Amino acid sequence: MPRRGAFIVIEGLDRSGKSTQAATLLRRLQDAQISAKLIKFPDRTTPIGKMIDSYLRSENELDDHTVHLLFSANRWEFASSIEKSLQSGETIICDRYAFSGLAFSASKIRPGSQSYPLLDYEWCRVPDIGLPAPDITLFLDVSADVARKRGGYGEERYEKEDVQRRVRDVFVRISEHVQGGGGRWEVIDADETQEEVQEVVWKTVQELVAGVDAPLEKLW
Ligand code: T5A
Ligand code: NA
Repeated sequence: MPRRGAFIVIEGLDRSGKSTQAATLLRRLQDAQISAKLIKFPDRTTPIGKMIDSYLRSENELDDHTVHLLFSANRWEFASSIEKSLQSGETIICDRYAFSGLAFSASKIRPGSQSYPLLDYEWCRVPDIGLPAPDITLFLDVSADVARKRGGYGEERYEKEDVQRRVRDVFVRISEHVQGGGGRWEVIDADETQEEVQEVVWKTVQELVAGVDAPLEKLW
């Protein structure tokens, strides 16, 4: 039986360089004659994605539960096409996934409180149960100082330092339990130059891109 494609997720805080690394990785895979494609979440092109887009650009207000479910629904819109591509042997690089969904929502705090959660962590995790699980997640770990200096920072809703700090804490919590049902989790230092980060990314995915024997798992 032919091997299936690898499902590679790239995660990290805002401005950690996910899209940059994902695009470079795609080029390198294609240069190496490996069938691969790039997807990203949120996918802002669908009707659900358009609602998310205007929320992120602060053009509309949505209840926090509602927006959490929209982000998850946006992933479910693509779940069967992800599965089909992987089974056909195509490798998928995915720029953000359910881990961002959980981290950004579960890190929200109640208005007027310093640390009291607005949404329960388990409640946030549930809508993504059953999505295709990545074979590996590369978590690009950027420091607050470096992120702030990168282009475009601060334009969208969540790009504030206190928000990013809380999001990072939830990512750490996710990384601790994800090994159970979310595939491998690799932390990559993202403060370095684009080229240096790419070398680590490339080495880390090497063994996967020749194809995967193991069946596709489900989250998480
Ligand atoms: N979100 C997302 C949720 O709340 N729930 C969810 O379920 C999901 C999926 C939008 C927001 O949505 C939230 C999280 C986000 O707040 P998005 O559309 O992925 O998510 O966000 P973007 O704005 O597209 O991307 P990011 O801010 O996350 O940036 P990237 O992709 O990490 O960074 P990138 O590659 O675009 O680089 C940023 C800048 O830095 C430079 C680049 O040239 C660029 O200018 N750069 C570097 N500079 C120096 N050294 C390096 N190593 C560099 N790497 C990149
Ligand atoms: Na991005």
